[in-house]
Order: sequence, then C-alpha cells, then structure tokens
Amino acid sequence: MPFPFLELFNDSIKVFQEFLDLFKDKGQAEVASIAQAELELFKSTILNIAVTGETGAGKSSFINALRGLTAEDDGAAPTGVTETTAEPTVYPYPNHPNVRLWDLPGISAPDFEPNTYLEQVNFERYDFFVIIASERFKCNHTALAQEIERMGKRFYFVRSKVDEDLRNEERDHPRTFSQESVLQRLRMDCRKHLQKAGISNPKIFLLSSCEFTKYDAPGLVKTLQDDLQGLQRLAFLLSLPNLSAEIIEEKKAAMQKLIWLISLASALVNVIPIPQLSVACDIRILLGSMIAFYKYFGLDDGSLANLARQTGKPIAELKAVIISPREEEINRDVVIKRLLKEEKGLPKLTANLPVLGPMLTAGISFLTTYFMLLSFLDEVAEDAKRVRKTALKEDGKKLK
Ligand SMILES: Nc1nc2c(ncn2[C@@H]2O[C@H](COP(=O)(O)OP(=O)(O)OP(=O)(O)O)[C@@H](O)[C@H]2O)c(=O)[nH]1
Ligand SMILES: [Mg+2]
Repeated sequence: MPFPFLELFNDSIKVFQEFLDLFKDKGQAEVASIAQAELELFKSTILNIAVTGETGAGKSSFINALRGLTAEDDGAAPTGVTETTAEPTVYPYPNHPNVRLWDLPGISAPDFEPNTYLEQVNFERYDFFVIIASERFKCNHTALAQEIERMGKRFYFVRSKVDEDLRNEERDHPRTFSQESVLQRLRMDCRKHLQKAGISNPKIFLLSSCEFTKYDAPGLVKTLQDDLQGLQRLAFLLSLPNLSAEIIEEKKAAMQKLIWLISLASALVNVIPIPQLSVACDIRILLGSMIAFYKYFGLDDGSLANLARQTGKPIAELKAVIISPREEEINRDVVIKRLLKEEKGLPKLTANLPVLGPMLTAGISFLTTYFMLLSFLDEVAEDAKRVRKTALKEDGKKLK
C-alpha cells in the first residue's frame, strides 16, 4: 500500500508542475487575466432550453421535474388539467438563473403551422428544443420536429406520462402485462413515426415527470449534458438537482476545472498577504466560491427547504447530516483556518524545486488554495450524498 504522504507529495508536485507549465510562454499578468476572464465567462454563460408540445402533454410538469421542484414549490411552473401556457414563459434554475427552461404555448390547433409557431415563440433564442408528447403520436409532432431540424436546431423527443400508460396496460392486460414490452412498443411507435417523416436518428425518451428518477429521465439528463460543450455543459450540470448519486459525482469531477481557475485568480490577481500564513491570496474570491458550492450541491437553505417539503422530512433532519460548516458560518476566519491547515499539510516544496522568488510564493498560494478548495469540495459532495440518502429514507414521502 502506498505511503499516503508520498501520494500527497506526488499530487502536489504534479499540480505544481502543471501550474508552472502555464508560464512557459505567458507572463503572470496574462495567466491571471485569462483565468479571470474564463471565470467571468462561466458566470455569464447562458443556456436557453425550449420545452414544447401539445397542450396538456406535461410540459410544465417536465420543467418542474428538471428543476427539482413540484408544482407547489415557490417559482414552479403552474400545472394542471386546465392550466394553459399562452406565452413563452421563462423558468430559470433557482441557483443558476442563466440556465433557463422556456415553457412554450401548447400546439393543439388542427390548423397548426409549425413555421409560424416557431417564429412566434422566437425560435432563434433557444439552444435546443424538447418536444413533449403524451398518449397517441400526432402529426403535429413530426411537423414540429421537421421544422426545428430545418431551422438548424436540435430536438429531443420526450414521451411523457408513461407511468399512466403502464398503469392502464396493467389494468387492461393483467395476465400478459410486461413493463419492458410496453415501453419497447411505445419507443418503437415514436421512432417509426419520426423516421417516416425523414428524421433518421431521433433521440427518444420515455419518462414520467411524477417519477423523474425512473425510466429514461436519467438518460435524457445525461444526453442533454453530453451534447452540450464547455461552459454551457458545466453550467447545466451544476444547475441540476441532485437527481442521483452519479450526478453528484459528475458535479464534483466537473468542479475541478472551476477550482483550478478560482485558485489561479485567487493566487495571481488581488493578492493580499495573510499574516498567519506564508500564503498570499484573495480571500473574497475563495469565500464567494465556497458559498456557491453549497448552491451547486443543493445544500443552501432554499434547496433544502424544497427537498424537505417534497420528501416529508423535517428540514432539521436533513441539516443534521451536513458536516461541513453551514453557509452562514463560512467567513474570512474559517477560510484562513482552512488555508492554514492545508499549508501545514503540504510537502515543503521550497526544498525540492528549483524555482525562483515571486513564482514560488504564487505557486505555494496557488497549491494551498487549490487543495483547500478540493477538500472543501469533497466535504460538500459527501454532505450532498448524505442529505439525498436521508431524504430518500423510507419513512417520509418518496422522492420523485
Ligand atoms: N401521471 C402523470 N401525470 C402527468 C405527468 N406529466 C404531467 N401530468 C399531469 O398532466 C396534467 C397536465 O400537465 P401540465 O404539466 O400542466 O401540462 P402542460 O403541457 O404544461 O399543459 P398546458 O400548459 O395546458 O399546455 C397535470 O394534471 C399533470 O399533473 C406524468 O408524467 N405522469
Ligand atoms: Mg403548462
């Protein structure tokens, strides 16, 4: 078994080498401004997702499910048997307002004109479309899909309310009922119609917005994520509710790039020496970032309150499994204490690397912040997993 200190040492050297590599053909100021610009770019990254389909197909319910809300939560899209959405209505992610789901008006009229409809809803605005259908496949679905493709946009075809279809089939055919074969039939039916309309490889997902962790919903979320690039992908992933333990892990993996940038900005931009430490860094950036981590992992008060309401668990029970300091407890002193701990744990780089003056100070500051944020990320991600597990425990209402 490898000696843990040796592992830490090798990690530190590797990260330090990567840090030094940045300065091969750039000065400190240039590296700093690139890191800062990329962080700004991430903050301003916008994603507009259009949700369209027949009236009553479940568009608003789908939007709520994808935002981790139920119809009764604050800021949820209104749903119900008589509600209709007449104008495109935007629903930003509660913790990431630049990622927006658009609830488009339903397409029920028999004289539906897909191109007029798409013009009216301002189709240029959206990065991609989700077409929601329930019950029978309609020609409006193919007309809309064709037009979206013609306009050079991507679409995903969602067949919603499959929980209802399965219940109906089981009631009507109790002796021969098989969930898999019903789902397979539905999938084939959607594919057949879309392919007949010339869409060769449609992406089809069968799901229930009432049971969003089942059927193809996780696959849809993964596909949406995989089809996005760079910062849009990161923004989408970090806005998602913690629908599964895998999503928490994916968030954690994706956060490492962000932590790299935050640490660079902190160690190279508004650097202020901290008397207790040999590290000089920008505590404000660190503080702001750590508070943002809570939001990305659904540990802020708003997300916990929603989860408590949805699962019937008292919020205190969810908070009780959180080990990292609460959002309101994180302050300058806590950050300094954590940096101090990290600095002490780092191997003595000074003795081992032939690096000169200011670069060494910046390097140590960078390494200290980088590893401090990584260990905070670890804690927060573990907290998120524990909160999810507690919320899912049997005695409360089931999580969707
Ligand atoms: N069982 C089940 N019911 C659903 C599902 N999705 C939506 N519903 C129900 O279907 C009804 C209509 O859902 P909405 O989400 O309001 O549909 P919509 O497409 O937004 O409707 P409009 O805005 O009127 O066009 C509501 O009563 C929902 O509770 C689902 O996946 N399963
Ligand atoms: Mg609606």
